[in-house]
Amino acid sequence: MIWNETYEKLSRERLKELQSERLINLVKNLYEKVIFYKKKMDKAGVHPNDIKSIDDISKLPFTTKDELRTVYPYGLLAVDLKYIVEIHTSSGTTGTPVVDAYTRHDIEIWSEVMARTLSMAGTTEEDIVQNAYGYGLFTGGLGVHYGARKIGANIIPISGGNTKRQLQIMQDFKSTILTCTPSYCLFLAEVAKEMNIDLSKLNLRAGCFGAEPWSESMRKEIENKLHVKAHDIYGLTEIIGPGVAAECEEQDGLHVYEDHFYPEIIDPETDNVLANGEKGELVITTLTKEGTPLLRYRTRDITFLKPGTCRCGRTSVKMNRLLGRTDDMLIIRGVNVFPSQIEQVLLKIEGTEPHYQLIVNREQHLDFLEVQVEMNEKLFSDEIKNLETTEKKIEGELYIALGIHTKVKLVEPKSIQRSEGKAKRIIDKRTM
Ligand code: DLL
Repeated sequence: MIWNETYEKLSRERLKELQSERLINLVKNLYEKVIFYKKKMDKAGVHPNDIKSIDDISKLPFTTKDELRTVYPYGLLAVDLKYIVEIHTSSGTTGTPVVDAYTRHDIEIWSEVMARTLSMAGTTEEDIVQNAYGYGLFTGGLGVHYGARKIGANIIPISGGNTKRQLQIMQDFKSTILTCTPSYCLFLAEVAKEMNIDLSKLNLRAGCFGAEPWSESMRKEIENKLHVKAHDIYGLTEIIGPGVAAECEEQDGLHVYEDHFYPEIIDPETDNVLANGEKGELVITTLTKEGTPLLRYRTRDITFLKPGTCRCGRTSVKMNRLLGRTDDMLIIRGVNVFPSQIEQVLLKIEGTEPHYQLIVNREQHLDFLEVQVEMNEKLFSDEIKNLETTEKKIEGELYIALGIHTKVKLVEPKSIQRSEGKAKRIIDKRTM
């Protein structure tokens, strides 16, 4: 199902013209309206007149997440605040949140790219979309909502969690399309089994899964257990939310909506642009966004690009499913967690040493984080009861800081391996 034949099957020549026109306008606009970008361009010695086609994009400076934080909350607005109709932010658990502020037109684009995404999974106005992505500042819930609305499908805006109810609703309303994170999807299957619900008897036919890393084997498991075709969908708050790229029925890479988002792959160490097929950091320029457009945004996500017309007929370049991230961010049950945040909490707790290790595991398809932290000798010689109290206390503090439940285990002094170079903080035992 192709939602927008004109744009999704555009010839490469026409696409390049369109991207060039859009980039020229974008750069002019940013130079005039956003001080942050004027300064950056001046510093890089590039003027809007230097940008004559999309090929000139490499003259422009990159934008990083840390820079976005310096202009929180409204420093990136390219329009007057009165034209903003909606705001989303990242969870903010890793520091100052990053903001995406949408104009009416931006919401239109978001609806369009999400209609394309859901159509790739075969969604039509006949479908019943059970949307189990969280609604709120997170972009998953409303992004899917707008796309499904544009298609004219019947949306069940159930949001995340409440698993038994999800399964009840799925049966009662005969949902045909499921949208949620891949790990949650498998958890649904697990609970269905406990409830003796035969998933093969349900009406589910396809799903759009993303927002966290997952693998081919996890896809197979989802497809077998839920009897659906599982599509990988990608996006990030800074760019628009979900709706940057998605998999068609071929399930062989994610089509990037290049008429709106221009992708490049760079070597994260040297910043050099890499050729198609080479692995590196994905960099995206928003070609049509009005509210908070971004130039050459470094996503920190690692992938590679695969050009060529797909068997589905779409002409857009595809990106491989994500291979990892350039930083050490963990995604636990959809929540972004940095070891440094945990460290900050641990360092405040009396009786512990700044030696810790994070063990990530997957049980029943849900991610679990165990935080092992060394206690000092004094605490070590204390009664068991006190150790348990301290563990609970740290778990409580971590929950406040991260928004997720963790298991804290106090370990003997000096039992965590020391390193002469960088400490190995993370042991990720999830097999995907
Ligand atoms: O997760 C947007 C989204 C919502 C995408 C629903 C797909 C479905 P953020 O919370 O800003 O936005 O997190 C963005 O999540 O940079 C990736 O590291 C990771 N991520 C997103 N999609 C995928 C995916 C949303 N399909 C960060 N595979 C991104 C692997 C993904 N990782």
